[in-house]
Amino acid sequence: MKPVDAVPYEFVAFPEAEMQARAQAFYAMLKTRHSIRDFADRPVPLDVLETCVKTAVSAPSGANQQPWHFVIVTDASVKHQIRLAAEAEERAFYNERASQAWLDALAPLGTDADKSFIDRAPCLIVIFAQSYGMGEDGERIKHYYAQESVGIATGFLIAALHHAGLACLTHTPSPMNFLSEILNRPPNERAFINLVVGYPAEHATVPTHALYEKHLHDVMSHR
Ligand code: IYR
Repeated sequence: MKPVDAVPYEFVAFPEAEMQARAQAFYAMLKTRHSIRDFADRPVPLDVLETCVKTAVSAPSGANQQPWHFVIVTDASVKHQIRLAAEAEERAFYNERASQAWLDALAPLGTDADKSFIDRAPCLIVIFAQSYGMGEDGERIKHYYAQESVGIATGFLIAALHHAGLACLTHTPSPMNFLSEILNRPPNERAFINLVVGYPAEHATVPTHALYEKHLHDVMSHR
């Protein structure tokens, strides 16, 4: 390593005896998370959302370029515009664009082009990835691993929301250009995920298919 400007790392270590209990507690906390599509129309505390976004933007990113932007949408008319535009794309997806294999893969989830949950849920967090940034003189600065970085930040956000007591759905209509237009985002950004956030409705369910988990020995190996 070459010498660079640096500060001591204030790392918080735990006795080995505590580590497994901590790992287990975090696992138990996140294991109860599920995507839902039935939201209550109850508002969510904005300060909680903002703190969860702070967790997201603490994620690692390529060359620490932080190639992301998070739009918190709570305005009912903006959500409604997004719902209508999303449903137009989803109708094209379900009726024309999706292959039969893709539709078959989705069948156990029961999804369709109805995205009324966008109206009902109190909040969307629309996450944008920036393929490049803007320098002081308006020049483009390429961002490295923007997709991976925003994916990691989104994982942090989903975990933070769940830990705070909020449910969410990763909604990815395709294409998502309409989100840039409705939310007035610049050309260096593309919508990455529309995260629908709120509380589950009382009758909210989780498809049995979502409970299926591959065996650890099939998805993990040691060498
Ligand atoms: N975007 C569509 C289809 C869809 C695709 C996948 I991959 C999913 O995991 C779920 C849905 C929709 O939201 O209905």
